[in-house]
Amino acid sequence: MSHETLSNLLHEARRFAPPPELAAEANVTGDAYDDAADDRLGYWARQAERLTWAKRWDTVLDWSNPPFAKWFVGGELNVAYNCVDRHVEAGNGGKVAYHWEGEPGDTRTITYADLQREVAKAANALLELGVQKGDRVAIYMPMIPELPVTMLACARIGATHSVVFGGFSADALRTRIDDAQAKIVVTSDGGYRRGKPYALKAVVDEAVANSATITNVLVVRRTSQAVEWNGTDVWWHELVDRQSDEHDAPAHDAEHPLYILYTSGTTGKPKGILHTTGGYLTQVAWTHHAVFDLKPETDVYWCSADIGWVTGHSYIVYGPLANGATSVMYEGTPDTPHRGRWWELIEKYKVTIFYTAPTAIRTFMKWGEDIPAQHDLSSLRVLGSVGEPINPEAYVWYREHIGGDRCPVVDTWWQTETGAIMISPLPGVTSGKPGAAMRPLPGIAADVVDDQAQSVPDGGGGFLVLKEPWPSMLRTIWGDDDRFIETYWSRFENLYFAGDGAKKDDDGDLWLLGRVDDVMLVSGHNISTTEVESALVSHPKVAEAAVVGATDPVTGQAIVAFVIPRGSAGNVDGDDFVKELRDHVAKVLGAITKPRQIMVVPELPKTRSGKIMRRLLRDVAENRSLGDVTTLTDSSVMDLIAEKLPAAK
Ligand code: 6R9
Repeated sequence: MSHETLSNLLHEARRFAPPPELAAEANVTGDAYDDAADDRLGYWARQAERLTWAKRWDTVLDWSNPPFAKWFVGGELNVAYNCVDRHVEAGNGGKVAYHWEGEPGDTRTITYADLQREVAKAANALLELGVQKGDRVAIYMPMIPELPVTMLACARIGATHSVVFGGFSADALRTRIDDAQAKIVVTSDGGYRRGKPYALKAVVDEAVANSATITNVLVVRRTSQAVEWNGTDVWWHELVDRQSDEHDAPAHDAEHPLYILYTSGTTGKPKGILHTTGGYLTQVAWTHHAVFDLKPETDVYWCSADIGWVTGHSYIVYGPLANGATSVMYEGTPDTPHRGRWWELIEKYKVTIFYTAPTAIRTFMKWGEDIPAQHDLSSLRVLGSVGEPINPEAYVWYREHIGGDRCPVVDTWWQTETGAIMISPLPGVTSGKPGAAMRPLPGIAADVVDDQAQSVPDGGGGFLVLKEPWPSMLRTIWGDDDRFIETYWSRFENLYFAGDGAKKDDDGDLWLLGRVDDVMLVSGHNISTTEVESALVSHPKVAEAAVVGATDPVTGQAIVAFVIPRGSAGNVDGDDFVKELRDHVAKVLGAITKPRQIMVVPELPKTRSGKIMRRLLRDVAENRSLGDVTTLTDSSVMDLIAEKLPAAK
């Protein structure tokens, strides 16, 4: 963004008050904001007390060497003990930790007592392979129970895990293994996706050939497909199954490295985001309790993310388990064997809290509301969204067609770097506005500033920043402190720069407006991709939209939109439809935002976590050859879009 701050164009008047029964019983009430404002560190110390510490901390926060934070200094704890053993010791060993469902329909029910035994065995197996405290373990697995078991086994012995999403290439895996200097890789022969087995072991073979650091590859048998076998390969069922199911969890320092998770970013090599032990677990556990109002005795919680994404780390594994929750974990895709699979799972397990991404919601909108309508979703009571700004129409659709018009929707803003939710409504407190992430959580200092780092007034837009350290913040980029400072702490002095545009509405509530790199500069006005996309999605015939700024001789940049019609939209091929949409945007947001060009496409390019890759669409809009497509879910999407191009001009 340059010279001018971001325009604030969208006006949304709808409000949804919290259901009175939920508000009356809510885990966290409005007082939390005042408590945290009075004494922020005291507030976090109280949340840390929700965990079991082997040794209490001496100092809540050491910020004497910014931006390198230390939380709960001097404290010691074991993450796996907190996520598993303490629930068993409290008499909840028989409680289900995961209702796991494989894509082919096979199921496993894993209690906390089962999890304790499995994690102990896996920890003993890692030790037998020579993994020591501080070593890095790469994990490249499908969504099967051995994945959280391996993460917890690492946490238990103090090895730092680096989960690499199972869809990434051998090259991507190799780069991450090399950067972290991982000692072993835990993988499986393969997994199931869209009704077919896919291979993982073969990718690992390619990635570790000639590796200077990998000593063993530990392999879970999931699909029984044929695999090549090397001298350093070890079957999980041969090594882990014969281990003792007891292991004493040692205490680790609060700042001991728990995991590295790589984020790709738009340029340069992936950044290894480092999270540590005490502060991370404190904030993921508390936010899971507060934002989802989790009642561990009665709720059944389901986060549909992949564990290879930070959302899965914090809200399938560490947060829910630290809270003793019962979760659903699903291996496959939403449309296998049919487009109602997710709703079938909600009905089957009587899911009460559901957490998913806008990209999934818009896909369901495209498929039509008659699909969820065939299932009993009445068990649901709270709905969450994460990953991108949720368009107001998608929010309202989600609330109505999934939430039966009774469930609050919590739009949760955070990042791999923040480790846990930072900005979100509280379901028993906040009157939600469709499309708004609303307020920083108690204990979090977020703001929107202009170019000069000045807080913008209500009604203004600019850059989202974090003004104070938070417990689950990244500690550095693995092996690259300079890049950590340069990326996050150099844009503004003493402020964490999130890289997102945001606005404050007239009530001071926060709206996220997309990545700053994507903001469009049209005739001197900074215009948010999110607002134009939301305007397009508010048209009844549009399911999904992506907009980019393309170089334009007259206006500097011009808005180019890519639109996926809803299933029910009828004939959308003609120029009339495009004109109708252009006029619609101009009517909702003003003439300056009228797209120069709109292309009707069948799909949009997305990352594995469902974020639209606008960079590639910009390449298309400016007639360039495509940049790096390696993190794309499905690279054939770009061919589908290219086919549409001549017609769209
Ligand atoms: C958790 C996660 C982080 C980026 C972030 C922002 C976008 C995530 C959002 C959201 C608007 C939300 N983002 N949640 N934008 N509203 N509720 O997604 O982590 O994969 O690191 O991505 O995602 O742009 O900066 P990560």
